[in-house]
Amino acid sequence: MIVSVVGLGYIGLPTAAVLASKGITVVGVDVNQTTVNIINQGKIHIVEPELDILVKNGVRTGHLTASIKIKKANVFMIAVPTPFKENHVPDLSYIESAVRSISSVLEKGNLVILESTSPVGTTEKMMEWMKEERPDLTFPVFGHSNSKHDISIAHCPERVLPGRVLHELKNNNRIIGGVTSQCGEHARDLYKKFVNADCLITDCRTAELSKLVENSFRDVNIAFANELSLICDKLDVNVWEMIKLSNHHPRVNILQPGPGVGGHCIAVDPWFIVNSAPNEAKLIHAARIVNDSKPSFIIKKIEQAAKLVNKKRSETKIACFGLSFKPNIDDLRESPALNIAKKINTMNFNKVLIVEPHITQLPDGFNESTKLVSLEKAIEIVDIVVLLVDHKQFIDIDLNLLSEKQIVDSRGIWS
Ligand code: SAJ
Repeated sequence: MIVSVVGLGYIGLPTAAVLASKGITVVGVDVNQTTVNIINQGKIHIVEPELDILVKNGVRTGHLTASIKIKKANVFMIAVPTPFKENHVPDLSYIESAVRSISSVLEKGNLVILESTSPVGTTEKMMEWMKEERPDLTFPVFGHSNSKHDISIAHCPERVLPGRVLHELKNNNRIIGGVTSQCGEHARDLYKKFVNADCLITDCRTAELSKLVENSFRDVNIAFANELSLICDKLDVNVWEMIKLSNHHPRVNILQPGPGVGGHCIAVDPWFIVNSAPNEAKLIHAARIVNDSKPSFIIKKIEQAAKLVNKKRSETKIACFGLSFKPNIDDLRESPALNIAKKINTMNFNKVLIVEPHITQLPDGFNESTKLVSLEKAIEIVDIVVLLVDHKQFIDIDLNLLSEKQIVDSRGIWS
C-alpha cells in the first residue's frame, strides 16, 4: 500500500513519519521544493519533539520520500492550510488546488481523506471538484450508505497539540467522517494501523463541525478567563488568585487569562462557524472579539507602567519576555505576543529588547535597534519588563532581580 500525504507541514509531516514508522510506503508531497529537499535528506523544517528521529528513520529505511509531484497511490491524505481571507471568510484555495492535482492520478479503489480543519460542507465540495476533473470515475452520495463508488472520501480532522504531536497522533481518539458509512470504514482501516485509540465513525458534516466546535469550546473558555481579567482589573482584584480559588469548586474549571489567543487553529476555526451561521453563533463570535481585544488591554497596561518609570519615554528601556503563541515552543504564527512586541516597537521607547529563548533571529517587522538578547542582559538594563509568554525559563527567574522594575505580567506567573 502507498499513502500520499499532501502538505508536509505541522500535521502532514508527523502523520507521514508515523505511517512510515509502521512500515507503510509514504510519499509526502509539498509545493515547496526546499521543504521536499530537507525531508529527503532525513531532516525536518519545523520544530516538534522527536519528529527529527522519526523522519530520519523513515527516509533511511526508504519508507518515507518527499516530492513536489503528485504520484499514484492507494490513499491520499490532504493536510494543507485553511486560513481565512478578509472578513474572516474561509480560504479553501489550498484544498482545491491539492484536490485538483490528486484528481489527475486517481484510480478506482482509492481513498481520499481530508485532514485539514474545514468549514462544514468542504468534504462534499472536495468531491465535486474531483467529479469535475474525473467524470470517468464514480463517487459516493452523501447519506446513501449503499451507493456504489470507485473512490472513497472521508474527513478525519487532525486534533493534535503542537509540542505533543507524535504522542497525540497515536493516542488521541479520532473522528472519521465518511461521505457514506462505507467510506468511513475504508478510512478507519487506515487509521487503525497507527492509532492506539478509538476511531469513531460519523458522517463528514458532523466530523467537520465537531473539529470546529472543539476549538471554539476552548476559545469561548479562554474568552471567559480573559473577560474576568478585565473585570478584575476594573475592580482591583487579583484575577489569578480569584480563578485559583474559584477552581476549588468541584464543578468549576476556569482557564487562564493571557495576552490573547494565538496559533493557527483556535483563533481561526471559530470564524468558520460564525461565517456559516452568523445569526446563531453569537457567543462564539463574542468570544473571538474578547480574545482579539486582549492585546490592546496589555498595551494600555504598558502605557500605565511607562508613566510610573521615573524617566522620559525616550529614556526608558523595555523588554518583552517571549514572542511565541504559547509556552516552550518556537511557533510565532498568529502570536499575540509577537503583535504586542511589534506595537511596543513603535511606542518611542529608548530601547526595546526581546528575550525569546526558542529563536535565534528576530522575525521581520522590528526596528534595527530592537535586539534579541539573553534574559540576563535584558534584566541588567531595562526599566520595564513585559511578560508575554510563560516559558519555563521565565517562571524560574529569581524575582529579586526584577524588584526595581515596572512589571506587566500578562500571564500571571509572577503575580
Ligand atoms: N491559552 C490561554 N489560556 C489558556 C489556554 C490557552 O490564553 O488557559 C492560549 C495559548 O496561550 C495560545 C492559545 O490559547 O495562545 C491556543 O493554545 P492551546 O494550547 O489552547 O491550543 P493549540 O492552538 O496549540 O492547539 C489546539 C488544540 N485544540 C484544543 O485543545 C481543543 C489541539 O488539540 C488542536 O489539534 C489544534 O488546536 C488544532 O490544530 O486545531
